Amino acid sequence: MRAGRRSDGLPVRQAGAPRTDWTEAQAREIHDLPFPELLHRAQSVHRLHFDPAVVETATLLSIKTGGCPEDCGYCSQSARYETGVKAGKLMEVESVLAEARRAKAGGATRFCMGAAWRSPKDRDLDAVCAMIEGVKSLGMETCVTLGMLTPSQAGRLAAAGLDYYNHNIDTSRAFYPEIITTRTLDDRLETLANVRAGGIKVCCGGIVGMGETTGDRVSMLVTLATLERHPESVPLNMWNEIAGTPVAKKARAAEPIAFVRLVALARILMPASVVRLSAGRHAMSDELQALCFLAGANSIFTGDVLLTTGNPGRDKDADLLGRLGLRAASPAMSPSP
Ligand code: SAM
Ligand code: DTB
Ligand code: SF4
Repeated sequence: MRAGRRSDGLPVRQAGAPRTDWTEAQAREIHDLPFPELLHRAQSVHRLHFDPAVVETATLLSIKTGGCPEDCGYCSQSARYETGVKAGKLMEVESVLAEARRAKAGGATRFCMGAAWRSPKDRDLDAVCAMIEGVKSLGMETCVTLGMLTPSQAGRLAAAGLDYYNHNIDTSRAFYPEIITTRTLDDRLETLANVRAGGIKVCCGGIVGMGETTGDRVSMLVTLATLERHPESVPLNMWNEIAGTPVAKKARAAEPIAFVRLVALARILMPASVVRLSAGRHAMSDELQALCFLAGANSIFTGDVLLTTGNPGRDKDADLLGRLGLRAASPAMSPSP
């Protein structure tokens, strides 16, 4: 079945909510299909929910960089590792809004603000809420990623009009303690539940290529696909090597075809979610990105930097999307709650 598609890229919903009872065995079976069969299935599912020629564009800004007390073994912003990232203070609201205006002028429809915190202090939230209100008033969607949240903090962000909260599970339950010891996967899931209860849409994904097995990668996606409600937005980050971090000492980036398989699996398991090609695009060839779009990825971060690392610039992305005949989405591409 190919449902009628809308020219603005809005999803076309199938009747009924997507499945949330996937098992790891079922997911692994799909993951291991012959590549043409896997891509065919991913593309068929993609077309039921989205216009496959439309890609959402979001721009990131690090509003508070470095000095983070957590020990995430991949991260440039942990205070525990010598990565060359200098710790800064929370940015002023006006400077953030100036960056949001630049992102909007560059075509981004969503503005994502990230802070290197374990969790925000209540007084920090005053400024973050003012940023959210300011960005919303520009007509952009808002997303923030601030670490762990209490229910009342989620409520404050929701009241400020926040659209999305990004909080990644990052890897499988089994591999999690190899990468992060200062919090657990269950801590992450608790924040996600608080975000949901506050009525904010969830952006949650992970990293591929930190030394995890294929089974860990599949398991990470099954954790997301068996949440009571799928995240509306699923960022897949290709591990970005940061010198000085523990992960950089032992991991090797994911093999490209393995990454595409994971994109396709995310698309099939969470058919109505936006799947974002996140970190690591600057190290991906045009051909690899094209395969990811064919496998169901339909969102990218645009702009020269992510939080602390590089990203292909807007011109390069516009050129690639142009050659692929893909176009940027108009606002509000993902399903509303
Ligand atoms: N402190 C908040 C938190 O941890 O949720 C927000 C910022 S944190 C940098 C957001 C996400 O960026 C991480 O969960 C991780 O998935 C991703 N990330 C960070 N460093 C990365 C790297 N070197 N390679 C790939 N992804 C990375
Ligand atoms: C996500 O999954 N990826 C983005 C966003 N959510 C916050 C962050 C990527 C960070 C890459 C490393 C850096 O630039 O520091
Ligand atoms: Fe801190 Fe987030 Fe980096 Fe972990 S991923 S060290 S919580 S900024």
